[in-house]
Amino acid sequence: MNWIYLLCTSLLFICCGTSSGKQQGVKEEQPQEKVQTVVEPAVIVPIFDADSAYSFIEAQVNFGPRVPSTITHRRCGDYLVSKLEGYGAAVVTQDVELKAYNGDLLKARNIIAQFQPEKQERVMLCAHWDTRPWADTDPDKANHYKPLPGANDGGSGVGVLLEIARHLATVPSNVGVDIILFDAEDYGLHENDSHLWSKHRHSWALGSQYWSINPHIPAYNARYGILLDIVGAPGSKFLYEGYSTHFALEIVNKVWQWAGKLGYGNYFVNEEGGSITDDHYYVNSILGLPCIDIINCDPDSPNGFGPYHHTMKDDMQWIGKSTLKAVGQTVLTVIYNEK
Ligand code: AHN
Ligand code: ZN
Repeated sequence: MNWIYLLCTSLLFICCGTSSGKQQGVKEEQPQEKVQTVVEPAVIVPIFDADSAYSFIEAQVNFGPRVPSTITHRRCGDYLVSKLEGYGAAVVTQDVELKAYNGDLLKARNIIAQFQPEKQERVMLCAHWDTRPWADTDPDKANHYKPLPGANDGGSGVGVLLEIARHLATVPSNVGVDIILFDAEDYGLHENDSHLWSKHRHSWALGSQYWSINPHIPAYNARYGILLDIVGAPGSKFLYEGYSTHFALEIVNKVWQWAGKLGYGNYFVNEEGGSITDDHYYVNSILGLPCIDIINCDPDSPNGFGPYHHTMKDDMQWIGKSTLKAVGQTVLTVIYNEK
């Protein structure tokens, strides 16, 4: 429920009201030397509702695959814009044609939702909303050119961000927040073309590359960014991703420390992971905005992201509410603790 909030106990102190034991009606003989008491307001962090986030993922999956240029992609994009507008954000979209590495022209749309746009001090949260056109690591070769459901890869980050948006609508944070849903992240090099890796290093994350070169506001700035990618699988492990620690170590530490304090240390593990070319890489390297990636790593699976990754199995069965809660509550706590 909206009006129930989690009080962050670690920042809870000083309830004023009965200050310095003064009693009504008792005359003070001598004015005491004034002691400056710093009373900081308690930080109130909304409760992240994992059921709600889950239903936002389900809604996306129900549109069908969100492959750029398809009707199901367009419809889901309209849904996302209207949800964010419904939560009171000033939404702008970047509707652009982007060229994929294989020559496909993609009708792409970055969706930018600005909460409290008048505020100078801002935090940026992002996720990609498109889904991969090819299930190219599916165990069944017949699926290697079929679009996948994209519950975890595509749906999960957006679902968590929509749930955060729902709270931003009613509980304003001290800083302004921009939620950016990047398009065309997942149209990168097909597994069958993997020998062309160096030629097509930049075939992923086309929407974030576009935005980083052409931010919705010239010289856009924020304190930092947080990317959520593949954040729904039960038992996920979020390791320190290489570009995140390279470009934004302080933010990584801040987020992982909060996760630990909140009791989510089993998800946010204090361990180094690999470096992943994801949307945050371009936000860091092109725009120079420090941005971290919260992304599930599963070194035991064939492609390092989990057995379902880029397969037809990436459906709602791979979405776990406890994982959504860990990620969502951590990010909400980070945002609402910004002064
Ligand atoms: C690479 O596989 C190089 N980057 C992909 C990151 C990704 C794909 N995230 C979701 N799908
Ligand atoms: Zn993907």
